[in-house]
Amino acid sequence: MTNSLYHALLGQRSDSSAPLLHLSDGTVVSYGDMADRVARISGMLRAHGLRKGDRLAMQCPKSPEAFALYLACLHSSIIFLPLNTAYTPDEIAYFVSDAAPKIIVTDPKSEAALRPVADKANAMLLTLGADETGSFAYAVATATPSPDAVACDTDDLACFLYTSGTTGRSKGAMLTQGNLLSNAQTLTQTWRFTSDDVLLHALPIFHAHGLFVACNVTMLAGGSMIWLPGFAVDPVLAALPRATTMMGVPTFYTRLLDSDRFTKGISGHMRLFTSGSAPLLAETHVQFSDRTGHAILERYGMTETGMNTSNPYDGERRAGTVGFPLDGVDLRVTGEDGAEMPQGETGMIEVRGPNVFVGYWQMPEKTAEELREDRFFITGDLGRVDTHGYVTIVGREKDLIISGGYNIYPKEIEQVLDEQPGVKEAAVIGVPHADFGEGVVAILVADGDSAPDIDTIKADVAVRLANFKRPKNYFVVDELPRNTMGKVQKNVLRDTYGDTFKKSDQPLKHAGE
Ligand code: MCA
Ligand code: AMP
Repeated sequence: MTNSLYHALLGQRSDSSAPLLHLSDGTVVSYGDMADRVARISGMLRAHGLRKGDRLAMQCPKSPEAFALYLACLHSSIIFLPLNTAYTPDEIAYFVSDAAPKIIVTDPKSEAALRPVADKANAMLLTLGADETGSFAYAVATATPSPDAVACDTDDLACFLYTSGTTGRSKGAMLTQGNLLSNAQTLTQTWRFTSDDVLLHALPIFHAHGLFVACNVTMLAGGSMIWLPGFAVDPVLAALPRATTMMGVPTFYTRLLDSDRFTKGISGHMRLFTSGSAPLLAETHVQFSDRTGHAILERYGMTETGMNTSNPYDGERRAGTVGFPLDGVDLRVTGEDGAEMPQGETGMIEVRGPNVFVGYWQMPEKTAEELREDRFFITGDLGRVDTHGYVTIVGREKDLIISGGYNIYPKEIEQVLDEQPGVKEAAVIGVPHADFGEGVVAILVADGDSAPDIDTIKADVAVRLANFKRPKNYFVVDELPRNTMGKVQKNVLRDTYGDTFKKSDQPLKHAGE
């Protein structure tokens, strides 16, 4: 028994002075500094009674200490539950009631709002701000460090990541130490990461992309990261000359291309740009390569599986495709009856491998619906494989909107809108949006003669749903289009409202410009 993932990322480093994080103020956090932080945080967590298998939830701004908390959970074999900083207290209350964490670490700004949530769940509430101050820092400073990792197996749970669904409640995807480690090992090799790499890290650390793909891969190779608090064009352009690699969602790349300061000169030296979490338009791929000489390497993954496919490091990175299944990942395309489709035909993408999660927390029925007995996971994505083996995602069977790399399930928003005064029913769709790929639009049917009051609805939605989920436009109609079975025809709505954001006379706001 070893402490598998922690050991691979941090525990086995021989050169503790090697840089891990380059911060915006010029400070460098070395691997050794991070190991010290981890030992102190682990000491605090263990002193507060957290033991192997307990859960800890974190909704904090990105900081080195927030990252150290993730590593400390791995070190102490505590299950880490990162939460999007945009989630409202209403949303957090559900995750906390479901996962029952013993400790919740939050931004000091959210302390008052989350206090009742923590009290109800009998959880301890600690605060950690972007500047690393708060009661968490005090508790860590006064604890005795615990440098020894808690032994664990590759089958032990490492993290819960909550994903919404087309129906009902969010599900906690249970990822093991082995899921995360195997995927990081494969990606490190596939993308040729080494200790010379300096990754420009502008992603959030509460999702698989920014935490597992970006951080685990860089650390496994012994490389370092330029640690930005989030994505904005100016700081990214300023940092690029010092970086060798960057990972992003398509919005990062379209925003960079919108700037005439993003040139071959500033990016030519880079070794690798990768994209994922949402489809990268072929036109963005082409524009990027015309501007910089780099073919963005697009890959495909999901919360439940980590990364499944990748365009090749060597060889053609084909625009509009997500490349080949990664080493150790089996990928098949199936029809409605679950049988494998003939080569080249479109169907459901299913994947199997050491990266695939073990199930949803306390939801055996949901797990059984999506994870087959032969361990293939039914992704909900529709795709095909061409004769050369490249996988193309052609659509989604799941009713899902992906906006700026965040997943939004229309059902969740429709449930909130259906409850609004004056609303008989609501349909929520995603339509093309130049900045976010897809933007959320709500179509409401009035419950009487008078139109629903949109401002009142927006105010309630703001309390209940994270900002990225909130509809950016509302329309009121007499009735929704339905098929003969009575099902709302979302494709008809998407046709009708497809150019909502093109018509907008509001210029799109770009952070950092
Ligand atoms: C912010 N806003 C958004 C989004 N982000 N609206 C729709 N979709 C979004 N993604 C809205 C806010 O509600 C706000 O609206 C306004 O934009 C400004 O907010 P701000 O936070 O300042 O925006 P930003 O900093 O410019 O953020 C945009 C972003 C960010 C940089 C694209 O969304 C981002 O970092 N996305 C990355 C997501 C990610 O890491 N996904 C990985 C999932 P208002 O002003 O009206 O309030 S993991 C995954 O999918 C799998 C495993 C995979 O394959 O990787
Ligand atoms: P999440 O559950 O947040 O991890 O989102 C996973 C989903 O994002 C996948 O099931 C796909 O629908 C989508 N996705 C991720 N990467 C890509 C990509 N490169 N191209 C198209 N869709 C993607």
